[in-house]
Amino acid sequence: MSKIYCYGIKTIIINRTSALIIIALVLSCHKQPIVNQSLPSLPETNGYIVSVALNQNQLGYTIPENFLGFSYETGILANTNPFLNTNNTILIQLFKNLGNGVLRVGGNSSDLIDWTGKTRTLKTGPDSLTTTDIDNFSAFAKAVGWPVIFGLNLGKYSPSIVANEASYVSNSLQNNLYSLQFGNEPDIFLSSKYRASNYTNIEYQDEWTSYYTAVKNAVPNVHFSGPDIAYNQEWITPFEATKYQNLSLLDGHYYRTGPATDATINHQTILKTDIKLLTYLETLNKASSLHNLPYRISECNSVYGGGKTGVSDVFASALWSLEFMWTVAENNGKGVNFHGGAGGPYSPIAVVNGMPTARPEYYAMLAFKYGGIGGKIVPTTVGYSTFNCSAHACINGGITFLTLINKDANNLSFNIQVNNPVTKVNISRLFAPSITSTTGITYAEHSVNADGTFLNASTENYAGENKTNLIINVAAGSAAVVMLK
Ligand code: BDP
Repeated sequence: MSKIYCYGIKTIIINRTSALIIIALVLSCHKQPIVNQSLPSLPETNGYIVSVALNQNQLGYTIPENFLGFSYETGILANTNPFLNTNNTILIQLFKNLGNGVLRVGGNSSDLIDWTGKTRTLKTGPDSLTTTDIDNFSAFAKAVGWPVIFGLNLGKYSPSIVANEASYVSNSLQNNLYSLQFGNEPDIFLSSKYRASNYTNIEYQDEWTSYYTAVKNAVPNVHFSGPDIAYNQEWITPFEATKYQNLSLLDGHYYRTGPATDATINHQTILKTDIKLLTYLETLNKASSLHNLPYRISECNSVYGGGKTGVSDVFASALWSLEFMWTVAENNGKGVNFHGGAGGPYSPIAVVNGMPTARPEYYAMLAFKYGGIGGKIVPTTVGYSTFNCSAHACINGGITFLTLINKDANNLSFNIQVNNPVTKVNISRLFAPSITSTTGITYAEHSVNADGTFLNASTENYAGENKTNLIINVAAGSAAVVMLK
C-alpha cells in the first residue's frame, strides 16, 4: 500500500446502466474536503471490481450498544499504582471515545492470584489481590461507565475464598458488575497444570456448581457468565444445557492464531480467510439460541502468547479486528473483549513514552463504533472474486452504514447495489501509510489526540443523485465506512 489516496475530483460517466454512480478518489497532492460533488470519477483500479449487494429490506438483529470491550489480566489490578486508575485520564478518555462497552477482568493470572480480603500494604506482592485493588478498579470502571465481567480463581479451588471475594467485588462494583465467572479457559486447565491430565468438562461443571452455590449464598443478586473456554467448543453446548438457568451470558475466547513464538506467522497470516472462526461462532450461536442466552467473545486477539511484534501491533491487525468484530456481530454475538494490558504487541491501548496510546486495533474499534454499533444488520453479499476483501452493513436511524474491508494487495472498486435510492454519501476511511505501519493510523481522516480525544469528522462527501448503484474505491490494505442516506 504505497500510494496515498488524497482527495481530488475528476468526472467520468459510465453509462452501462443508467443507475450507475461512480464515486471515487484520485491521487492528488492536496487534501481538500469533498463536498456534495456529483458523479465523481472512477480511479484506475485496473478493473479490480468486486460486486456487493445489500438487502435493505431484510434487517437482522441490532448490534448492542455495549458490543465493544476490553479484557485485562487480573494481575494488572494488583499494583500500588495500577494502570486502570481514575488518575489515568487519557485512558479514561480512550474508553469513553468508544461509547458504551464491557470491561472484562480475568486471563491466566486470575487462576493464579490469591485473594487476601485485606488492604494492600507495601509488603503485598503482585501475586495477591486485595480490597484496595478492587476499590481502585471499581472507581476506574465507574469513571468509564462500563460494566465489568469479573473472573474468579478456579485454578486454586476454594468456594469459600471465592465467595468472600465475590461479595467484596459485588459490593465495590455495585451496578457496574455485569457478571462473575469461574476460571479462565478451564478447557486447557490440564495444560496449565491446574488439574490432572484427565480433567473433563463434567468435572468442570461440578466445580462450577459448587462455586455457584457458595457465591449465590453470599451474594444472591449477581449474574454469572461462562464457560470462558479457550477454544474447545465441545465444552459449550453441554455447559449451556446444564447451567442455562444460572447464566446470563455464554462466553468463550478466540485467538486468530499462535503462539507468538511461531516463526511462520506474519502479518499476512491474520488477513487470510478464517474458517475456524465461523465454526466456533456457529457452535456458540446455536448453543446460546437454545434458551435465548446472549453470547460474547469475552477474550480475543490476533496471536496468543501476548501477541506478535510485526503482526499484532501493525495496521494489518486493525483490518483483522474490524472483520472479526463484524463476523461476530453477523453471527449474533453480542460483543467482543480485546485482551491487552499496559503494553505487549496486541494491546489495543499501550503505554508509549509514558502515555496511553491508541494502537491499530483501537482504530478498528472506532470504525466499528461509527459503522456498526446500534445498527440493524443488513444482509450483504459479496459476488465471487479472487480478491481478499469483505463487506458488512447495517441500518441505524434510517442511514445505511457499509463497511468495506480491502485486505488485498490491490486497490479495489466495490460496485455496490442497494434497494433504497441514495441522496448523500460520506466515506470515513480506516487508513495507514502501509499495512505494516504501527503509527500514522487514521480513522475519518483523524488520529487520536495526545489527550485521548478523537474527532470523527470525515470531509469526504458526495451527492447520491437518487441512484441505487455506486462504486466506492478502497485502497489496498485499508477499509472504509460508507454512510448512505
Ligand atoms: C489466553 C489467556 C491470557 C493470555 C493469552 C495469551 O487467557 O491470559 O495472556 O492467552 O496467550 O489464553 O496471549
